[in-house]
Amino acid sequence: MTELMLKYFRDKQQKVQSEKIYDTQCPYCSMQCKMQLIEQRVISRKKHKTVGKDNPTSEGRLCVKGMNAHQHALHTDRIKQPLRKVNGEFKPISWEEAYQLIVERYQEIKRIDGKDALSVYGSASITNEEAYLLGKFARVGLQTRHIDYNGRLCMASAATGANLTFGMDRGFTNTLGEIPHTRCIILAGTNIAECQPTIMPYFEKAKENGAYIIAIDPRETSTTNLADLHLKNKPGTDVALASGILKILIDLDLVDHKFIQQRTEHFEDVKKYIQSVNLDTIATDTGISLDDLYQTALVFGRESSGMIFTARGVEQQINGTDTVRSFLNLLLVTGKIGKKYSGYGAITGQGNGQGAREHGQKADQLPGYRSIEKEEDRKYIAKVWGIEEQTLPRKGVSAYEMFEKIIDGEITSMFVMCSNPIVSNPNANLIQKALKKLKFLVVVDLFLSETAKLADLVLPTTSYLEDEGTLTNVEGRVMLREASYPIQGEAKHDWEILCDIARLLGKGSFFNFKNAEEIFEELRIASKGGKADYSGITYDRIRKKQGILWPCTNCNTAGTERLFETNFAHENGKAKMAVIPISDTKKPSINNEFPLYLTTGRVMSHYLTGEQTRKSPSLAARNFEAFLEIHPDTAELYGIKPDSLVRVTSKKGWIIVRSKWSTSIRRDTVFVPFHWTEKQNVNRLVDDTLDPYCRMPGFKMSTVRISPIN
Ligand SMILES: Nc1nc2c(c(=O)[nH]1)N[C@H]1C(S)=C(S)[C@@H](COP(=O)(O)OP(=O)(O)OC[C@H]3O[C@@H](n4cnc5c(=O)[nH]c(N)nc54)[C@H](O)[C@@H]3O)O[C@H]1N2
Ligand SMILES: Nc1nc2c(c(=O)[nH]1)N[C@H]1C(S)=C(S)[C@@H](COP(=O)(O)OP(=O)(O)OC[C@H]3O[C@@H](n4cnc5c(=O)[nH]c(N)nc54)[C@H](O)[C@@H]3O)O[C@H]1N2
Ligand code: SF4
Ligand SMILES: [Mo]
Repeated sequence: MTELMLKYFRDKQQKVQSEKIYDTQCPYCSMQCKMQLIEQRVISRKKHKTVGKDNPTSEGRLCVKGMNAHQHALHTDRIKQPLRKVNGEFKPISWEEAYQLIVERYQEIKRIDGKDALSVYGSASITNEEAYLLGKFARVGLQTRHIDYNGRLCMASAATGANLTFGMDRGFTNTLGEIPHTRCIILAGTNIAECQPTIMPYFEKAKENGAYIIAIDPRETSTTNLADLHLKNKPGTDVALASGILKILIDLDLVDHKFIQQRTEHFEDVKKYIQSVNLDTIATDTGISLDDLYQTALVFGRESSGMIFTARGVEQQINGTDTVRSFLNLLLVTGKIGKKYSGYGAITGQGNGQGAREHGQKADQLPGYRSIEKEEDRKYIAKVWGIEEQTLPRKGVSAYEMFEKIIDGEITSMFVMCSNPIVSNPNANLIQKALKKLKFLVVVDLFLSETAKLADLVLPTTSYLEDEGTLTNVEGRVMLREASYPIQGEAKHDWEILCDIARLLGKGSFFNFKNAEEIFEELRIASKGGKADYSGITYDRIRKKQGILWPCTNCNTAGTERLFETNFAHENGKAKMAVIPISDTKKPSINNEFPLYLTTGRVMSHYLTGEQTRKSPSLAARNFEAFLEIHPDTAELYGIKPDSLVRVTSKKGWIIVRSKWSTSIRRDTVFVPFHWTEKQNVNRLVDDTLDPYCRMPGFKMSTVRISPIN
């Protein structure tokens, strides 16, 4: 450094009059990287920067989103007062007026349309305490059966698949620390390099240590670039692909007979079915050569250890549950689960993608991963909550189906907390129509999102910098997000808002909480004895141990690092293999009218519906509009020039986006990210067929036509 530069930095430092450091966790993905916001006062201006902080999962790393997260949290667009819509315009009102309005409208709707006309739409980006409380708010506060959340669009098929096969759903069966030591890794429909960037060193180390990595994705991505073998399959053909690998494993006897016999069920049925499948047909249908199918099976079957990771590429399909189960079959026949360096990972998405699916904001679920339809589960939770079991509603319907019920007139009011469904649900045109039809829509958000703009009442909430609570990360590690940044304007914590409304509805005694820790103390009891047992976890213990992996059944155990070492979670202790017929799902195929597959997903610099990342100048500058990734040969066929506007049409609607030529995508497939709204909202194109088991939409495969806009 030159003298001049040193002087510059010394002068600059001297101008810093004060510095404050706030501990927090990134508000975005499931890595939940620990970080610190550094706030410096320089003369009369505040300057901010975010730096990583060491912890067992992210080891101090941050990606570009985390580094810039404070830009949206401190943005002037944050809502700072409740807003009521009057004659089409939002007017600030006091909290008293807002609550008064809610109570009046809810009482009226209950009287006229019935309790189940009220609905609640939650999120996996809120804390465990808030997810737990939202479920209780719906069932005890409003007494409605209609609650579901955005996780339904995210990991529902991985959860259902794991529950059916293993009897339990914790995304990762092993810790991240085991990845560097495994010998073979299958990455099925996951783009970790862009979606969980700080996880990458675990995989890079595995590669350095000699692991063979196979990626399955119709596109080349920064993740597939890491792989030794990239299976660039046709979208939606993953069941066929996994079945082909399974057939080779069984035909060549690369299976673990002892494991199959002692630890699993239904192998003979699977074997019988797999004899009927034809590898040549699979190669044609998937677009993957026989050589590559063999190479995958041979390496995975022969190596001493192996892991399979799935994410939304294979899960967000109308046969997502079956797809996940067909990959789990591969682990079971080779005995690569429940052992050191072998296991499964469903890579969760949102910050609390894991925890928020365990404590009762899902339509059919009660805390601790209990079932709302099982008598003993109902009795247990009714007792914890101090209510009569008969007053506990039964199960409701899934996220998208709630919007169908609005169209049918059965649901007339919705309370949305931390989600932007008009951008994130399939068939966005129907969502818009449904939200407009509601008699009363309340949205709790940081910003006036596209969904909030349609609300009758918008309530301002606190961000990750201000709101303390626990979140369960990608490993199943329960982490405590400290938060002490001053609250902006009149915003209130999500949990506080729920307690306030419940109190005014006459249910105050059930919502008597002064802070997040008190809610967690009740959650511990509610989860005790359930599959997701948090009863041995306390704020103090999390602080001391930097997070605890569930299940943790008492305060003397360290939590559970590796699952299924001796038993699976089904009653008889065995895992259930499944016969997954390749031809079972009737998927759309390309034809003259819609000649291209459309798949949707993410880019590194934006997050979900973009509501937060589009507010951040550093992130928005990297990608400021949606795009259509298209192979140059395909583009030329349809007269689409590079960087030109294209109209994309499906049977559900149309959008206009800019073309981006790329040889990394298949010629029969185009890709559009879903972080943008209105005419760039790709969900206007996505069909509303749902997976029969878990009600997941098929975000990863639609059929479309394209035309240039001249
Ligand atoms: N930057 C960024 N990071 C995020 C998010 C974000 O919005 N932005 N969101 C977070 C959330 S909530 C989630 S759920 C995760 C999602 O994380 P991922 O699931 O990894 O992300 P996606 O981009 O949705 O899809 C992954 C890959 O699946 C591929 N794919 C598409 N169709 C198919 C198919 O039919 N078969 C196969 N095998 N692959 C297919 C896509 O090409 C894509 O590369 O990311 C989390 N992290
Ligand atoms: N086409 C297509 N669609 C998809 C997907 C896809 O791959 N393709 N992926 C799906 C997936 S995996 C997911 S997870 C969903 C996500 O879908 P959404 O839940 O709709 O996405 P977000 O953008 O996270 O919406 C969160 C909203 O809550 C606000 N917010 C942020 N923090 C807080 C908070 O602490 N409290 C409250 N009350 N509000 C807050 C934000 O400003 C934002 O408006 O989208 C799904 N939709
Ligand atoms: S987006 Fe994910 S990987 Fe990036 S800093 Fe945040 S939590 Fe970490
Ligand atoms: Mo997600």
